[in-house]
Amino acid sequence: MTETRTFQALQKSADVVVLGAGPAGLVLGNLLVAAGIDCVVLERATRQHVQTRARAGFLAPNTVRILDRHGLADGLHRHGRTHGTCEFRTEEGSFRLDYGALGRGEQHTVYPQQNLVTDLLARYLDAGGRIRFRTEALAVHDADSTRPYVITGEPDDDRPTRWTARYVAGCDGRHGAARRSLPAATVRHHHDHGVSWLGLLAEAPPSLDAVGYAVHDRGFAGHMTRSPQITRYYLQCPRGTPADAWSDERIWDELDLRMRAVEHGPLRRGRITERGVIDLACDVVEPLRHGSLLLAGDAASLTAPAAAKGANLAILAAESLAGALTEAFARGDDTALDRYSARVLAHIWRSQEFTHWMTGLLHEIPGQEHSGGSFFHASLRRARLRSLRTSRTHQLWFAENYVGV
Ligand code: RFL
Repeated sequence: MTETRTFQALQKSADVVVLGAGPAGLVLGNLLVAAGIDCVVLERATRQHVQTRARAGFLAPNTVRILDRHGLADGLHRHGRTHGTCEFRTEEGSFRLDYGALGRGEQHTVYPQQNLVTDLLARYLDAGGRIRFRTEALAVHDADSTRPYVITGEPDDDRPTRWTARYVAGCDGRHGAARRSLPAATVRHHHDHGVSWLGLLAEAPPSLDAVGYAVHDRGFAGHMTRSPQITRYYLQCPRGTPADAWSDERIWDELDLRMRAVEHGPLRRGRITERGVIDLACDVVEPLRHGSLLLAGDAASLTAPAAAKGANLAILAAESLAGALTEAFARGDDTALDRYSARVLAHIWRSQEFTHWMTGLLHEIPGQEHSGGSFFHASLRRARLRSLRTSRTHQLWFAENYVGV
């Protein structure tokens, strides 16, 4: 006998339902609560998970200014460290770019994303913000109306919940419910760089006092400080490589080789605590507003991590969206929300352009191996690196784009 059980959905509401408790959702939640707007954040994962998920670390000066403006930067000022140098290692030697001393003299602040998320969450809860963990948004409905709703699975109840809102903010990343709920005709620009990285976190002090970019015939290798005890490394690997394919020893040997340890000194080794494969791809959804559904962060645009733009764009979009929503509630019209998409897309495309340039600088472009393409592209890359090493104008351009969003 088959049993059919129909459940009545639980009914809940908020003026703004925010999907996702990453940097975008939590900055937005904080700003909405500060503006006195009723909102709730719905997060699929547990609090423990979002507070320990290691990802970004390099915050742009504009991001720090945004967080400062809203009193959300205490932790990063207390524990973050400023950083303004990168070092390129190539077959022609190495050169350093003190980008923090060029142009406007702006630097990154290194502060692990999980620490920022922990700070943002604490502030949000202190201010009385509502959040539901272990609550997965399944879909956004009626986004073309003024009463959109989100259906969620409830952690401790068989029945789904229907969250009705005036607006839904999709800050639930690339694979979230907001993207899945977009109208079929939505434009999604997608580009696959064709390159993959093994992303590693090592329990090892940094090996150089700079971001390290190694351009090598065997593939790219990168070194990024996270804290005095933790370093992030990237190692280009063939597409389809499983994350556990290489032993720790093979990884360190390969990093030594590509970072040219013989010439520049060995890397400080340690236990590899996290590894994952990242296929370098990017995409942009246009527009970012679909009626009452608005996208921000990775849900709006995914950038390859080559130029560390993702978290910075997420925070920029969240501030812009908070301002537009505040104005919409205050004036009772959507004019500010109409402008949100174009304003944020301009920043997204500029970051995409620089990330694309940076990805081309650091890698062999796959698919160019036939008909001499590989040699041609390798030579272009060398010329580009030489120009970056010697041309002040090129360095100024790099500095402005590298720290900017
Ligand atoms: P997040 O951080 O992915 O948060 C989305 C949240 O939504 C939840 N979620 C759902 N919740 C409810 N219902 C659903 N259906 C849901 N689906 C998902 C998820 O659990 C999650 O909590 O997106 P947000 O807020 O847009 O922030 C984007 C940034 O996290 C991302 O762009 C950066 O981490 C990218 N990135 C970097 N960005 C930088 O600016 N600087 C860096 O140095 C930098 N390094 C990196 C990075 C990304 C990396 N990965 C992930 C490839 C290094 C790495 C390795």
